[in-house]
Amino acid sequence: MRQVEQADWFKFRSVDFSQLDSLERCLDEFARRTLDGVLIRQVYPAEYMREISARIERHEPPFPIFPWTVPPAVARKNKHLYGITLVAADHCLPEYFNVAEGFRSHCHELFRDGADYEERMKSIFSVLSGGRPVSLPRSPDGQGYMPATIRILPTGATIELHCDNNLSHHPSYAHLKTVCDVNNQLSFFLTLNAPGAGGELVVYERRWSDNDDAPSEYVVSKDSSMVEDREWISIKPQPGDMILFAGGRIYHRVAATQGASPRYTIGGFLANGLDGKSLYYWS
Ligand SMILES: O=C(O)CCC(=O)C(=O)O
Repeated sequence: MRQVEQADWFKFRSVDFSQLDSLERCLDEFARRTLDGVLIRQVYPAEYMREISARIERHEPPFPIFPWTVPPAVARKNKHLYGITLVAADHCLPEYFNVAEGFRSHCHELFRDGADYEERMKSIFSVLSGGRPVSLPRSPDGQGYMPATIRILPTGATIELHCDNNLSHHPSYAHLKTVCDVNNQLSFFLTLNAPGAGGELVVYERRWSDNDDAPSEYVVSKDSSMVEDREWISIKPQPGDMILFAGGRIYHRVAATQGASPRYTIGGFLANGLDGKSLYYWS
């Protein structure tokens, strides 16, 4: 395994939140493909992340738990989400938008005594884009998309190999495709709790190609044979650190969580508006 600094195929920068200005306009570099990932350390203090994680553990506020086809106690034993992703909503977009509205107010409540999560993400994206307006996409009838999902990986849970450009094949992306450039989307997440071992983000040298997907086929995860002979590196952001990377075009996965402490992250995706001016974030 290589350290992130040693991989010339993964162009990476790491800065403290206090030096955020040094990343001004770095989204242009992502667009030119001269940058693949940035780690912004201590976007929130680690101590505050412990408090947020304790609230998540207590399920306070009571976010909807996905999957909801099984009882919550069963869902909680495996990988689960607070909130729902656009692809998981499948053909039930009214439900997605309902959940989104509730999620936003629960999320304000979760961060009630610190910097508001959405506001902090928007202010970071604004700097990274050189001051472009940052918005949540809205459905044709004005409903807001999910701003993020909270991902919970108990012991042994993983996020399997995928590349997020594949998401846009899903029918539920039909409207979003008319708003922003989903084929160059970036992924971001803030680490709330890191497990003692495991839970690293693993990124592969292999880049996405349209030919990797059966015509317009969305799949939850890709076969690991696609990357078995490829170089890879792993990155483990600590609580309070936020990572933004070119997850749309770089194959990646999350390694199995080990030990009693679960992995909690909150995040989503970011893309340029087709109007050439705005930036949009969603999950
Ligand atoms: O660790 C996470 O929260 C998700 C990482 C990931 O697979 C993604 O952002 O696409």
